Amino acid sequence: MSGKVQKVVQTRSSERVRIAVQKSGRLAEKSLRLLEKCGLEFDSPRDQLLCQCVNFPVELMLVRDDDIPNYVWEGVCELGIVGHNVLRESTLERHREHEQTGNRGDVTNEPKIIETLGFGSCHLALAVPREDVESFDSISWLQGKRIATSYPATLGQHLRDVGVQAEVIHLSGSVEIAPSLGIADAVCDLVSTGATLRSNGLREVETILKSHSVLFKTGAPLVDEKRDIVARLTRRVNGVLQAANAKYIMMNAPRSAVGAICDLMPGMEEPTILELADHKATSAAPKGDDRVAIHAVASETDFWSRMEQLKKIGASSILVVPIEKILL
Ligand code: PRT
Ligand code: ZN
Repeated sequence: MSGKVQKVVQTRSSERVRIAVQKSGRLAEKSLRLLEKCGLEFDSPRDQLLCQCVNFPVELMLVRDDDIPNYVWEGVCELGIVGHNVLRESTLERHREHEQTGNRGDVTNEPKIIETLGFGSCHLALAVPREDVESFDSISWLQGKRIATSYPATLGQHLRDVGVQAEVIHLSGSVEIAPSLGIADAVCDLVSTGATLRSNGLREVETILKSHSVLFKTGAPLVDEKRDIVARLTRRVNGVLQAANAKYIMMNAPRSAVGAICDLMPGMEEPTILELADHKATSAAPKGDDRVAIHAVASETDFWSRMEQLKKIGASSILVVPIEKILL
């Protein structure tokens, strides 16, 4: 633990929940934005290691993502946001070290994922030089070969699971150039678009982990006060995530079509049915057609084809409105 972090531990405010997020990098901005969408306002984020939330009992700790799982394991922070790849690597590494040496303390308080967040998606994949793709018929091609990676624990676990013995070469960065330097036969690295692998003459052959950013919490028991804060924040995060995939739908339709409309709309349950009071609103409808207004929350990102289907079964004046927050 660095001197700076040791000082943070000593000066820790006991009544606040501490959340570790990446200081700079791919997840930094989005992690902060998520917390802001939860209504949290911070004094001078980014300038320092710790910053206080001015309207909720939490404080932010801004650090390198690789360190975040350890801070949560060690009780420096109660919550953290990292890629699932980083959390899994740290967990596997910790268990392995514990099995091998018995040190690194207790592994019973393993951190737990609370929510999978909607950003930072990528996958950890095995890749081989383009010229070897044809001869790569199965994972056993890697038997006895050298594989460069920044994720030795995750790769090691995968190789054990599939019964392949290979030499794992741990590199902290620029993994993709290892084959061209002659220090590895294959790589295991994070992939998003695949452009980095391609530009280094590599081809993906197998995904070993799909990853998204996650909000996770300490596995150690918390005092009631902090447990309540974590529960409140979790509800807010959940509300923001649900709202991101949800829309508020309003339409007019024949009462007889309500069941069909519910079947058509994903996640649309228990809609509110309102009588159309204004005679003008119903004047266009054929006599005897009992039209109602239907209001509901539904989940889908692209509503165009659904709206066309709704029109076909008699809906009109369809409005789709974004939702900012949901508290169930
Ligand atoms: O400084 P710090 O240690 O905090 O950050 P870092 O440099 O270790 O991590 P950073 O910011 O690069 O990534 C943080 C997290 O973002 C990762 O742990 C993943 O969960 C997630 N993520 C999503 C990615 C990518 N996409 C990604 N494409 N992390 C890394 N990459 C790299 C990959 O390693 C490879 O070099 O991008 C390259 C591949 O990208 P494509 O698009 O060419 O396939
Ligand atoms: Zn990192």
